[in-house]
Amino acid sequence: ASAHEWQKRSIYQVLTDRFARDGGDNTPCDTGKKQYCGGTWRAMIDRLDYIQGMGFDAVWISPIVENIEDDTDYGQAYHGYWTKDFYKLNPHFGTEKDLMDLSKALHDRNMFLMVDVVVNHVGAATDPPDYTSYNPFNSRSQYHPQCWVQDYTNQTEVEVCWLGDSKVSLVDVNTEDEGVVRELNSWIGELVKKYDVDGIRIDTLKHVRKDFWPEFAKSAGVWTVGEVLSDNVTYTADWSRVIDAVLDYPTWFQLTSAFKATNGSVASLAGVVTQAQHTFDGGEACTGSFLENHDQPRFASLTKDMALIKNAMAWPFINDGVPILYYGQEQGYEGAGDPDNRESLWNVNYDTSHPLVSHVTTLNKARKAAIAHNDGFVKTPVKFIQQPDPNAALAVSKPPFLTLLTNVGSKGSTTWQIGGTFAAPVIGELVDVFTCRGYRTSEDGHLKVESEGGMPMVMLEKGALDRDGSICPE
Ligand code: ABC
Ligand code: CA
Repeated sequence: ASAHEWQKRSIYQVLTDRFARDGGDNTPCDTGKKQYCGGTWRAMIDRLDYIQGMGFDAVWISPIVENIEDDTDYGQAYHGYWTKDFYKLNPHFGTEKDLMDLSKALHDRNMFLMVDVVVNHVGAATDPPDYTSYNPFNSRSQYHPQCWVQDYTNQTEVEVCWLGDSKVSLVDVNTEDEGVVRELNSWIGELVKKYDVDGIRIDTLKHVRKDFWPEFAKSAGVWTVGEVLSDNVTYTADWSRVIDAVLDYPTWFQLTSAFKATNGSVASLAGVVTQAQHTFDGGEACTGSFLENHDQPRFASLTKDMALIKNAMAWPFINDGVPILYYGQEQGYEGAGDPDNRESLWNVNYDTSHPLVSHVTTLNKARKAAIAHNDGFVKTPVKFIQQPDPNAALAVSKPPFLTLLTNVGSKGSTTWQIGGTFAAPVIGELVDVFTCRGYRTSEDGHLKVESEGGMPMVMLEKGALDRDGSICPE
C-alpha cells in the first residue's frame, strides 16, 4: 500500500515473541533473561480481535527472517535484529504458511501488515564472524572491514563501521557493493510480494548511505518508514527525503520530557513540532508518531501519574503523523529500558477493562471521526494556540479537533484560553470525547476552559461526532 493509503491508518507495534503464544499458558516471561518467550504468528492471528477492538487498522511486527541461534552475552535473538539468512523465516515464530495466514487474516479485516526489515547488518556471536555462515552474503568482501561506530557525529563512521561490540557484533553489510545492492533490492521486492506486505519499517536507516534508499524503497513498492535515532530535526528530515517517512524521534524526545514530570515544558514540544513542519519533506504520511517503542524506557517507567500518562498518550493521535502505539502501553506496562520494556502480553490475558485500553480506543475513534468529517484532516498541520501558561498548557488545533493538554498532573489545575488575543480555530459547540461534556465558544470564538485533575481534553466539533453514535452516545 502507498503513503496515501497509510496516512489515515493507525499502527499497533508488536514484538512477535512477546505478543501471543500458542496454548493457554499465561505464565509471564522473564524479560531479564533475554531468551525467546514463545510468541508466534499463528497465535497472533487469534488475538487480532484485541488489536482491532481498540481501533487499530495496521500491525507492525518485529523482523521475520532467520537469526543466529547463539545464546550470547546479550541473550538470544528473540527481537529478530540479528539476521543469519535473509531468505529463511525465523522458525521460532512459525512457518511460511503461518506468516501468509497472518497476512491474509489481517487483510480479511481490512488491516495492513507492516514488517520490520534490517539491511544494514547481520548478527555475529563470534569475533571474527564466520562469513560463510550467512545467506546470501557469505563472503568477507560483502561486508565492511571491522571498525566500531563510536563517534555518532561522524557520518562516514556511522555508515561504514559496525554497531554492537565484540560480544555481539552487527556485521556491517557492504552496501556500496553493486552485487550486494542488486541482491537486497530483489530480496525486498520478493519478500513484500510473497507475504503480501503493505508497508516496511526500516531498521538503522541512518547507517546506510542515503543514495542507497530510493531504489530499495522503489523495489519494495510499499510505504517505507525508517528509523533514525536522533533528536535533531534537520538531520532526521534529510533522511525523510530518501524514503516515504521516518519515525518522528525529534518530537518523541520533547514529548517525553514535556509530560514525564510536572516541571517539564510543553512549549518545547510545540517548538520542535513547528520546526518539524517546516523541515520534513511534508509529503503524505511522512512521519510515524509514537510515545513508546522497544528501544526506549516505557513512558510509565518515567511517571506513575495517570493524568500525565493520558496526556502524553493522546499526542500521537492528534498530531500530523501516522500514530503508532507500542503493545503493552494500553495495559499500563512499566518496563524501563531494553530488555525490561519487552514484557509478554499474555500475563494480562488481553484484558480490555484496563482504563488505558478505553483511552486508546477513544483516541482511535476520535481520529477516525475527525478524518471522516474533514477530508483535509491529515493534510492540515497542527497549529498551536498560545496559552497564558505556555509551559504547562497546550492548545492544539487540527480541525475538527481542538485538543487541550496539560502537564500539571493529577493534583494540578489548568486554564486554557482560546480566542481574544489567541487565534480561534472553531466557533460553536465542542464535545470532549473523554467526558462527553459539551462546551460552547462565544460568537467571536472565545472559549475558556478550567479543569482540575490534569486530564487531557480531545474536543471534536459537535457535528464531527461519528454518525453511528459510538463516541458520546446521546
Ligand atoms: C543488545 C542488548 C542490550 C545491550 C546492547 C549493547 O546489545 O539487548 O541490552 O545494551 C537490537 C536489539 C537490542 C540489541 C541490539 C544490539 O540489537 O533490539 O536488544 O541490544 O545487538 C535499532 C532497533 C533496535 C535494534 C537495532 C539493531 C537497531 O530499533 O531494536 O537492536 O538492529 C543506535 C542505532 C539505532 C538502533 C539503536 C539500538 O542503536 O542508530 O538504529 N536501533 C545515540 C546514537 C544512536 C544510537 C543510540 C544507541 O545512541 O545517535 O544512533 O542508536 O543508544 C539523543 C541523541 C541520539 C542518541 C540518544 C541516546 O540521545 O540525539 O543521537 O543516540 O540525545
Ligand atoms: Ca552500514
